[in-house]
Amino acid sequence: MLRMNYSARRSSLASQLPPKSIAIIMNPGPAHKTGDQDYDYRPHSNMLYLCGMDEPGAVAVIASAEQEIRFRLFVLPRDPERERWVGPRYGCEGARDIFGADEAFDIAELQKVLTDIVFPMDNVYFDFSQSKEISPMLFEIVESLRHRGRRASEGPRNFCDIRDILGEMRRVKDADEIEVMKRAAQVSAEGFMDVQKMLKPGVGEWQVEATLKHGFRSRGAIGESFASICAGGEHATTLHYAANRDILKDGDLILIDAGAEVDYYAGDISRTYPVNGRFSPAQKEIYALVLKAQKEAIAECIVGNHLRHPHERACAVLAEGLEKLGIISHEERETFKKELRNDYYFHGTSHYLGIDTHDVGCGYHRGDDAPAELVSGVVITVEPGLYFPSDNLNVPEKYRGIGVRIEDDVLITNEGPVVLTSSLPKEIEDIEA
Ligand SMILES: [Mn+2]
Repeated sequence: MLRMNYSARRSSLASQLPPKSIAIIMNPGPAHKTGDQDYDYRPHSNMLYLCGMDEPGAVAVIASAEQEIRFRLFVLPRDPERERWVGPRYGCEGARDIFGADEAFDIAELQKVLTDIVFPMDNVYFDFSQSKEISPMLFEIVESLRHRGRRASEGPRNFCDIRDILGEMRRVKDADEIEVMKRAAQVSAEGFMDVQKMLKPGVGEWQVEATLKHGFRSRGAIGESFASICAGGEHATTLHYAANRDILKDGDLILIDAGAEVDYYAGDISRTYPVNGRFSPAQKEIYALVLKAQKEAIAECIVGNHLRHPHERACAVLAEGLEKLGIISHEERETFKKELRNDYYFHGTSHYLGIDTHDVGCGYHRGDDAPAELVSGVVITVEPGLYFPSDNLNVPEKYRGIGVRIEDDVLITNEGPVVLTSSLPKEIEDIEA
């Protein structure tokens, strides 16, 4: 199992909490699928980031910096009978020895022990997206504390959302994370290279999906970081087409958006290939335009810029190109540049990438409209596209049914953008070779 510098991350969190605060980090329980089967287990991203703890239901309690006991873990107890069936558990001993907990407890004691921990606190932080699991117990604890003493005034008064702090921490990757993300990008790229070798008319979209899955998993990935999109022909104009059940046709393009999850970090790549190996003239025009927009957007991925900058650049390039191709009028071009959305490009150009594919990190600083700047260590995607539905009669006929997206993963550094997925070709000559 991968080990990172979790204690440094916990210290950083502890120092950002006000005095007399604790943060509760929780792994979800297993999710039931059917019969006696569960879905593949995925630990919570905050838990992976702060502890690397991957066991279902585990709870971490991290205290603010002035407190003596900083890190407590609640875990499943050892159980030889159960472990014979489902494999070894860490137990309280593992929680201390492997994960470095100052104190470890049986998860069954959570409410009782947490009541004592919470008693002298002012603030309790947790991820509000998990409030269904956490808040009923917390409100019960806090209410019981109000009645514990005679003056009914004990216990914390504030529940705070930890996502503001952890979002900014996770947005900026440390050296350990950048190493893993380079591997996730490379494994993702190699999966796409496998696909390039098997693409031809008559191949099923599901076979492309299977090739990606095999390519990722056989290179050591956990699997896909999200459901692979293998969209032949007009399916490419559906943004999140993931049915992958049609046969690829001669003369069509296939838009593939997929990525490998390596040690719980996501790769995320899009490429658009001609099924028969050669772009038609109309396909080539659209592809070349999206590629130009993508390259110019990547050049905007520099320290001090903001997520909005690559998007604005991509939109400006696309708008100019669409006018040249006679797809939009001069007036429409001006609107496109102002509103940064139009009928043919209706999604953003970039998102943060990390433990989650659409990773956390505020686009704006809290409390004002000042954008969060791109700083060294931030990883984002750059993925402009153009989509022309076949039933849109405003589009010249030769372009109808074409959908193109090109996406790479970009690390921001003080020396400029580093494309982590650069080993995967995207030039027209390389794709047709
Ligand atoms: Mn993406």
